[in-house]
Amino acid sequence: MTATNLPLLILNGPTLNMLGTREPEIYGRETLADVQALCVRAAGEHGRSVDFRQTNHEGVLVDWILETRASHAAIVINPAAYSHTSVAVHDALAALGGKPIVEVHISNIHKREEFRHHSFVSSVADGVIAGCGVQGYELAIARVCFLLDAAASSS
Ligand code: CA2
Repeated sequence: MTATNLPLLILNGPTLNMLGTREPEIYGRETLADVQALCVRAAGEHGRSVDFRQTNHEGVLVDWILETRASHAAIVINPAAYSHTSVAVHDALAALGGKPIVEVHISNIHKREEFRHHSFVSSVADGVIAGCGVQGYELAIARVCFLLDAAASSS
């Protein structure tokens, strides 16, 4: 596989598997399966495929991030609660060196409790999307595809 046809890794952190079951006023009514379908469609429109994953475990998230070094073109990540707590996720993303990374939050974390205002991931992401609902995943995919195309045309 060449770098251009490697899949995008779409990572989802803890409790996002519960999406659509509670708190629709914050997270909407879509389930994680709906988000996966949206990502497959959005990436397809850019000629890309996705590897869509969710875990409730910090170490698994770290392992998956480090795995992308050779196997994935870019990362879209909703680290969920680990955004606000995890130096390990920050360090794993920082180790990728140059791969496009966009952080997504379904809700606007800046309008919510103060402990959600800081994300350890934002300083190692190329872009951050918050408060756009699950459409944020589509926007993030468009952005990483743009960055990949720009890098390919300048090399
Ligand atoms: O807005 C986001 O996408 C968040 O990353 C979601 C996280 C939260 O900890 C972040 O501060 C912001 C939590 C996701 C939990 O999602 C659920 C949805 C429905 C029911 C239970 C959990």
